[in-house]
Amino acid sequence: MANRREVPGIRQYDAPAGGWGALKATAEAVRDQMASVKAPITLLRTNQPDGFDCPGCAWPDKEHRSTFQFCENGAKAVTWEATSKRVTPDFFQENTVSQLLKKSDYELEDRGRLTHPLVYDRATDKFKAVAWDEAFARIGEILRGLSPEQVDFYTSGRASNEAAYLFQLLAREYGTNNFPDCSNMCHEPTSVGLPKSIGIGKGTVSLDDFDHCELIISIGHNPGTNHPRMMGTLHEAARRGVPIIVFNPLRERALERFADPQNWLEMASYGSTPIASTYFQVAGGGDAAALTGIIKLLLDMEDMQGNVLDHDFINTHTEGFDAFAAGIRSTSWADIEKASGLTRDDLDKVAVAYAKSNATIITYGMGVTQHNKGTANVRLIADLLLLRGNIGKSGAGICPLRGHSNVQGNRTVGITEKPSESFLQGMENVFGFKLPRHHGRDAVRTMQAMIDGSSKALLCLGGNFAVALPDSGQSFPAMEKLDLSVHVGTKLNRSHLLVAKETYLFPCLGRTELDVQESGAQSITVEDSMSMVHASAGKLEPASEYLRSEPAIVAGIAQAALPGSKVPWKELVADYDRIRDLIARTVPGFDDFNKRIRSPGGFRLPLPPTERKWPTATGKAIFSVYGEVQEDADLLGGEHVFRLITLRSHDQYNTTIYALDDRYRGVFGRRDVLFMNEDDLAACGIEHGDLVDIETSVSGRKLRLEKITAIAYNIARGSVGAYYPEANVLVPLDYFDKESGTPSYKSVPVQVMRHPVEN
Ligand SMILES: Nc1nc2c(c(=O)[nH]1)N[C@H]1C(S)=C(S)[C@@H](COP(=O)(O)OP(=O)(O)OC[C@H]3O[C@@H](n4cnc5c(=O)[nH]c(N)nc54)[C@H](O)[C@@H]3O)O[C@H]1N2
Ligand SMILES: Nc1nc2c(c(=O)[nH]1)N[C@H]1C(S)=C(S)[C@@H](COP(=O)(O)OP(=O)(O)OC[C@H]3O[C@@H](n4cnc5c(=O)[nH]c(N)nc54)[C@H](O)[C@@H]3O)O[C@H]1N2
Ligand SMILES: [Mo]
Repeated sequence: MANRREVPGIRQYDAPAGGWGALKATAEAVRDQMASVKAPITLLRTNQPDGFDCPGCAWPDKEHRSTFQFCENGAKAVTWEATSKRVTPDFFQENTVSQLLKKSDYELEDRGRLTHPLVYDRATDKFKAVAWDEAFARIGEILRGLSPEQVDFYTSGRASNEAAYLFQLLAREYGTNNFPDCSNMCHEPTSVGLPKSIGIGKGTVSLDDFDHCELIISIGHNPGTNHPRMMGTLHEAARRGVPIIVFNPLRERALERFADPQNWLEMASYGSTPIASTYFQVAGGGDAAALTGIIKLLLDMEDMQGNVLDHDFINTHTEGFDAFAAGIRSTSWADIEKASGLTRDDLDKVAVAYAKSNATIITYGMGVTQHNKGTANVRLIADLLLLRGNIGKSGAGICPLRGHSNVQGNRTVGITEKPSESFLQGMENVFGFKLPRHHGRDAVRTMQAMIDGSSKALLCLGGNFAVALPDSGQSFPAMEKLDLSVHVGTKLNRSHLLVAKETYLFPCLGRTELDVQESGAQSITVEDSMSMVHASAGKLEPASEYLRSEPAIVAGIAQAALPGSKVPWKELVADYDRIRDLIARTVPGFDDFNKRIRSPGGFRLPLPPTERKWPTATGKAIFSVYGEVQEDADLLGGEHVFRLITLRSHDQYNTTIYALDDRYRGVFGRRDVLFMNEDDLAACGIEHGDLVDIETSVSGRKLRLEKITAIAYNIARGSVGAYYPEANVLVPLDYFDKESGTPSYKSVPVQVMRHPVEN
């Protein structure tokens, strides 16, 4: 380390996460994006009972009242939307689409908010302003000329329950269940895996459980960056003496040391609290093996000393234990250690701590789901909890950290390509028309259909579809083969610029903005990671007088595409209470919806597992059988094969890049780096700061990323890390979890070689 060469933009970051650094970064975000007078008022209205929901993440607040001013990344999310910068039709007059496509998403979004509805004009290669009704009429005409199976309806998880509900209604009345959504790239393994295990695809813990737990196991998530308000919860638990065991290939600063900006003593004394009591640098994609190892040790402990498993719970509430246990016992330690990158001794420490705890919470994120075994990973976490009855009791449970602030709500109100029969029946009873039964396409399948030409039109309620998906080399050109693309968004991104034969760009109100319809100011609703549904009311003056709300845009398209529609679109948009009444009549758990969201904090949707009721096919919780540790060891433990993990930086929200720094990881002003373990660098004859080329080794296509700077980092041996979305060129489109369809964004087998020296 001492004589390591200097690499531009790479420095050691020694401070704790949070603390004064976070306050400084908050002030900078405000200064760069907003007029400073407006900013404090805006920020103080975030997550207040009468204010708007933070668009940053889906972590809940106690009584929905956060001391938001100290959440650095929440402040970035809000200021990024409430920016004073604008992208007007003049901007498009000055720039052709081909020129704009050469810019990064960072440069594009930093230009500010879209102000006018736009249509692409092929003759000039420019976007130009269009009247809303003219645009809707043309889109309606094109949709009426296509058959429903040729059209896909994408949702990104920022959309409100009201907008998402209307969007699924439009698509289903039109005749399709083609609902690719961001969840397909994110927590789909949770939505698919947990129903098989416990009967519902959602987490079971509430914030109160964190006050009563005795152990937290955190697997594959980076809350200091992605769920900063969770740090307050972890911080409290750590100070209460609760052990926090972390599994993460990278040493993430916030999980090691965190100074809570709300704790004045810590701030004044420049102190911080250690978060993780034990930190295991599991190999990328090695969690199934690690969990198998822990469970194997627990089974051994039970054989030797008894009193480890909760037999009453297992007998009364579960099934499948014997097959599960047999599968675990037959897995070899050699394979477990090779695939997980951890030793039996490491895993023994976890098993002992787990056996001692009377109430354990397991939290997890993308490090668990974004693998070709994502669903199996999720189910193994549930298995581990079931062994000691850690579901449906105080202080215990499973806690998936959702992504977008309303991705969970979107699913609840019907954004799914595989709707249940009961949901469709309920809708038919209320609306009086037939709904399509055949399952539709998810995100990857939509992209495959666009590539092979069977999908002809894509309507996106938010997001950056092509940039978020794997294999940009294929996904980008596929967008340009479509007959029609329609994007509802707040800011310009590259998916908008990959224009189809006809492309429309619709600017919408954001979460922070006042939404006035015929009946007056409207509020929308969202559901957080813990199934709490609450209202959110924007307060700011809209970025432009031409903006429309998402429900209004969806209704506009619907009226034009479905002339004989049985849905009273106009009336619904006039008063969102009417949309909520329809949700209450068609989606279980929303009785008295309008009344209940008017109480501060909202209400919790039913979660039967919290009462030890299991809505699975058999009425019991079900253990899984995972027999693939050997396969993992062979594939990912192979010589000269690295597991590529694609990562978010601290200054990024998915494909939205706020700035080019990643402070906690010591990267400043750049994103073109590959994090590598020092010993792996040495073994490959690569030096810290050398240029390398990366090539995927599991694809029929040649997927390559060249001239990336390799840097020494504290990451598990055999795993390498690069930033998303730049590294998406390396992720194969067809390398996904078979059960959930989620791409393997966090364990792509790759080779890394030194870039040839140019003469
Ligand atoms: N500020 C900010 N907030 C966000 C987002 C954002 O981009 N920026 N995105 C939102 C969205 S949509 C989502 S889904 C969430 C994402 O939040 P997270 O789930 O935290 O997602 P990531 O940052 O992609 O990766 C999480 C961690 O997984 C670790 N990891 C990678 N591979 C493995 C593995 O194989 N095993 C284990 N155990 N760990 C692994 C990585 O080192 C990283 O620390 O955050 C949401 N909130
Ligand atoms: N390699 C790799 N790829 C990944 C991931 C990864 O970890 N690695 N993570 C995956 C995950 S977890 C996710 S969730 C997806 C994210 O995929 P998406 O949800 O599709 O992408 P975002 O970057 O969140 O979308 C940003 C755009 O949303 C629009 N937007 C912002 N606010 C609003 C709003 O209020 N309304 C509307 N209509 N539009 C708005 C803006 O125009 C902005 O440009 O990416 C996935 N892709
Ligand atoms: Mo996500």
